[in-house]
Amino acid sequence: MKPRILQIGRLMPSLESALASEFDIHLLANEADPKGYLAKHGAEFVGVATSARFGADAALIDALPKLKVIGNFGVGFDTIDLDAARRRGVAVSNTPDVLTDCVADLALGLLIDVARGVSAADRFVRRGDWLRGAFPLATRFSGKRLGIVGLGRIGRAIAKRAAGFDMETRYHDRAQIAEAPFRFEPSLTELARWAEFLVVAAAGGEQTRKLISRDVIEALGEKGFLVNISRGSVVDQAALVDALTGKRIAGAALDVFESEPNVPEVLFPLDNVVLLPHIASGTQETRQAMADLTFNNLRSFFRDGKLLTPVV
Ligand code: 8YV
Repeated sequence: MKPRILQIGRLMPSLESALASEFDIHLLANEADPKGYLAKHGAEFVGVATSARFGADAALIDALPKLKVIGNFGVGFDTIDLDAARRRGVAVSNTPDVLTDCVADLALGLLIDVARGVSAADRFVRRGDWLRGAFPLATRFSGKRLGIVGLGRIGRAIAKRAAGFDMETRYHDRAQIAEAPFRFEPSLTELARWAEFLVVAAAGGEQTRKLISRDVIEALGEKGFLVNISRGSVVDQAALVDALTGKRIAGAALDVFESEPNVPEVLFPLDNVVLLPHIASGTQETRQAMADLTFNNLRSFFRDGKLLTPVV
């Protein structure tokens, strides 16, 4: 008999068909009354397939008494209640490494866009404004000071790319990373004060909630651009919006927000702000690699009892 797996929301078609070939899949999003469905059928499921977007909270985990494993499509697992999973001895996998390059590529794209005004200049041409005059001068990017918040896999990939732009890189993390060839800045506020570009690459979750606080944003100041490719929760969004509308920082480029897909509309008219719909890992190649890894984790768990990329 195929292991019965609860799929929380829609996933990539290729992942859905791979999962359906190996497992007995049920899509919870199809249920008009998911809670009622789980109360009746929760004990049928031994696995969950989910994504960073849909997660798996404690209520869901508790509603599945035979649950053994959660396969997460995404490197971030802030929407999965790891404590609840640990308490129940439920294994959890994510999709690290395969998305690092694409996320770091997009971070560099955002850094250059917000410095040089790429998106704004594109709008300028489309509006026909070029016929009436020149686009305003922007800010040089090469050779500037880059602060990285969170020097994990993605943070390091950003630093590697920044070296190609002759940037001076410093970082902040929970602690100094012995082998990192960049200067560690124990105070995030000091890093922001020093940096001309501050890029957020720290994992989401309770430990990093509003890490980029009002003070940090104010320390970044008028010369500073903020780029976020991690999670909206890491930034005090209200403080950021205040600083942008009050022109107290130079600009921001954001791929993630506090309450996606809602984006503060007061930012829409601002040309020094780049707004993206959470697409950092969104290439065909990377999303397929994430799909393969999600599937292979679940298959390996049920065939050999081992996850390939375990979180718990
Ligand atoms: C999303 C991401 O997972 O990997 C992550 O943590 O944020 C993205 O890659 C993807 O959009 C699916 O939710």
